[in-house]
Amino acid sequence: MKFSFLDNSKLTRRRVLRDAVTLALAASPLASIARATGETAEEVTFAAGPRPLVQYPQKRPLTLVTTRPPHLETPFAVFNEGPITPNDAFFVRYHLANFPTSIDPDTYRLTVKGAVDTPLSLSLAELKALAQPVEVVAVNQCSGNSRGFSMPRVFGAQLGNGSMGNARWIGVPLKAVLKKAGVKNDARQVTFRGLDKPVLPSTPEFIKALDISHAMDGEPMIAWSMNGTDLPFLNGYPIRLVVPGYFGTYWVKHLSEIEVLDHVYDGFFMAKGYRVPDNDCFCIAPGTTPTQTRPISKLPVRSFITSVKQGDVLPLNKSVVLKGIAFDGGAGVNKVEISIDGGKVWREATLGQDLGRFSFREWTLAITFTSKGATQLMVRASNSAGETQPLQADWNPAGYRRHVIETSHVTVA
Ligand SMILES: Nc1nc2c(c(=O)[nH]1)N[C@H]1C(S)=C(S)[C@@H](COP(=O)(O)O)O[C@H]1N2
Ligand SMILES: [Mo]
Repeated sequence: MKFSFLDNSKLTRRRVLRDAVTLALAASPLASIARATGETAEEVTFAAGPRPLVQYPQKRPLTLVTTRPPHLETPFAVFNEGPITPNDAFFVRYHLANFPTSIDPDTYRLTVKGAVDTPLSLSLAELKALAQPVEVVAVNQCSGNSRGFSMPRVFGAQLGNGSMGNARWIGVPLKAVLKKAGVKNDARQVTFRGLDKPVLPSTPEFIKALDISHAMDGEPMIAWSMNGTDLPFLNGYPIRLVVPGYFGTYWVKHLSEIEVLDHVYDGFFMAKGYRVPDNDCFCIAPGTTPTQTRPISKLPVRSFITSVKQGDVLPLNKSVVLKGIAFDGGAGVNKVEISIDGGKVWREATLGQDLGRFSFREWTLAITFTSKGATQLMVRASNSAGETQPLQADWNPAGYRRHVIETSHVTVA
């Protein structure tokens, strides 16, 4: 395998200054690339308590989940600013502490091997010239987004609602790369790995797999551009897999190796991790164990009110424009409804610009509150496949794919 992984400690100061794509400052230990900010913690309402904001390279202060490996969430207020999540606010999630901090684009290679006629070792220039670039606006959402709200609580990082983001991605279809290599007839799955590595040999490598039919259907792409510029380092520079409509776990960053398999991949992050109960709701009764599981796949339909925070005080007898976002796994959101009385009456919101079926869709609704006191605002989206959100949260042991109707507790005064 040929890629340029430069150990931080071996870099000269000049090399670091010259190289625009070096993450850390010279010879700084990994843990110190995060700088605590003096700003106050983002308010969160779940049991895990408030979390500090931290500043990483190329990022504005983000909400800290874990430092090693880095897991940073987008502060929720960002989602009220527009349907595209800015690169410097986009969440960051790694599984392995040994992730690259410097990558040389000139020597970077993407290898394609396994059940193919011609194994490839592509430079970035060769990859970019391989096919007509394609563009998609798509949501990247972590499987565990909002896990911290699971009741009863579940193991794992206690995420708020900030492990999601929506961006415009440009790249080449994965299909074009596989076609260039020539996929053999007995191909069953394709695996993807990036440059990050486990610190301990006993830790499984982060490798994900897609069925060959999905890999060849034209939707997954290998992207080098995010919102019109290079991918931020922590979001997978220089290339990542983008799997529109699928949870972020498949969106392998610093993509370095693709392997076509004649069997179903059985590595940890497919066979053990990122699995959901294999039934219609992907859920089980709390405290029980699923009899059968399957790999997590598409995003369920979800919606949020972004213009109102928990505990806000809203004015009486005055028009207030409620605003938010909705999205799903690609069927396309076609209705968003709001209730201001805890779910008794629902009114339809106006949908904003359609940026494509994999994108956040903004919505707005002007409301005039006519009675004083505490109330609950709720938002419910539906998609063109007839799917909507449950009133009671579905539970599963990992707290994956939460998509319950969200409730904001506010007071009218
Ligand atoms: N190389 C690599 N790619 C990865 C991961 C990782 O740990 N290593 N984590 C995945 C998971 S679980 C998520 S949710 C997304 C997060 O993407 P982001 O960090 O760009 O927000 O990256 C995916 N791709
Ligand atoms: Mo994730």
